[in-house]
Amino acid sequence: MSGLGQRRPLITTGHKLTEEIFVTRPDLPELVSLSDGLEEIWRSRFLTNGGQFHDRLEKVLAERFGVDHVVLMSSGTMALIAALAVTGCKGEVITTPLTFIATQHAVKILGLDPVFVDINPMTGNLDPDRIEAAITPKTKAILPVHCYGNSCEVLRIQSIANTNDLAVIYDAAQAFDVQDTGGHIVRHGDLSTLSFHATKVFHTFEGGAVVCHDAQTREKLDRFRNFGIVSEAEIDGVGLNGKMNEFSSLFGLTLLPQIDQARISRQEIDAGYREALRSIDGLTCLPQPRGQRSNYGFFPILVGDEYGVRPDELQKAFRSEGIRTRRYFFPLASSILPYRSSSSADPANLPNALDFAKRVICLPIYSTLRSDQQSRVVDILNRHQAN
Ligand code: T4K
Repeated sequence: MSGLGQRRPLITTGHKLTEEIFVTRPDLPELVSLSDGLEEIWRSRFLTNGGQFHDRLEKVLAERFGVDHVVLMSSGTMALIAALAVTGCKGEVITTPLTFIATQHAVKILGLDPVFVDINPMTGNLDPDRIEAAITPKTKAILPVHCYGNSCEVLRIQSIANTNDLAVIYDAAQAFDVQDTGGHIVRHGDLSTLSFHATKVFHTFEGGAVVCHDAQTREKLDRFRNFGIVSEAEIDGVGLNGKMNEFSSLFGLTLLPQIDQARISRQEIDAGYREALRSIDGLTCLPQPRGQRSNYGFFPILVGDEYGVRPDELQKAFRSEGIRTRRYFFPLASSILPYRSSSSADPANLPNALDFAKRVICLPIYSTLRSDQQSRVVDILNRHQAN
């Protein structure tokens, strides 16, 4: 396979375990680059409930995305819960079955009902053509997911929402830094939520954020993430502990400057896989969305019948050679116990998502994946193809 030879230097950790290849690995700044900030935290003894690094990270991210407000949270799941809670909606929320289960859990834990709508098999995202048929008088919001960081059809979704007076909350957990022709995609919808979990392209160990566009919503989010507290003597509603602490905020600020370079490394890996897959029958990857600047956080492939080996067998083959792929997102959320009894979870309603989930495997992609490691992955794909 060409193009993979000398791309990145070998990392000499001298530790055998590093030869195990994971589906992702977190980027880390130099340890020493955290020390001034850590000293500052120690000096101030302000560890959480806001603080200088927390406020700075919110500001830097809002500038980066070109949005009015970024409200940091303790996780992407908490960001989803807070976003849904502050819209105040009660009833049904239209969403996709092809996502990490946190999307549905956030809906359910607030007493809302997730209604599953099938995906477009070319993108893995909610199919706008099928949304209107799922709208009932109880529908209050649409919760699409930019799956694998690929942008949803935002204009069509917004138009459906406007016609039917629905809120749109994007689960953009996987879409940090993804841009369309107008800017960062987190600007779309009423709210967008992000995850800064260690497995994400930008992370704060654990963390997340909600993007919103007006001061009133921001105030509601500020209160929600701090128990509903308005002031020492006033609590005006239900809230949780959803705050990001000062260490995570400092970490995020320190990591941020290296994120663009890391994206370029992942882009090269993405290109290498695309080139290699061209000569393997039965394996396909998702087309690159037109006009999108991707973050290359995932590399899903679909294993077709012509490949001759089932995705679970292929995953086992990878595992036996120390490569830990993941089948994001199998099983579908709609087939999981708390959700499978809903009528929208009927497999007949979700043929595209079922087929996609049955075939998908995500290959390793992260900025420190060496070219020889990527070649090992491709070699296994070639070797296991049935003749
Ligand atoms: N919405 C969507 C669409 C999401 O994708 C997610 C999270 C959320 C909402 C919720 O956001 P958070 O509340 O999590 O912020 C992972 C992550 O835990 C999860 O954050 C992520 N999506 C999901 C797609 O993947 P697992 O169970 O696959 O993670 P795990 O621990 O198996 O890690 C995968 C690989 O990464 C490991 O094989 C090794 C490597 N790894 C992992 C960690 C945690 C490291 O090298 N270092 C690490 O610290 O769920």
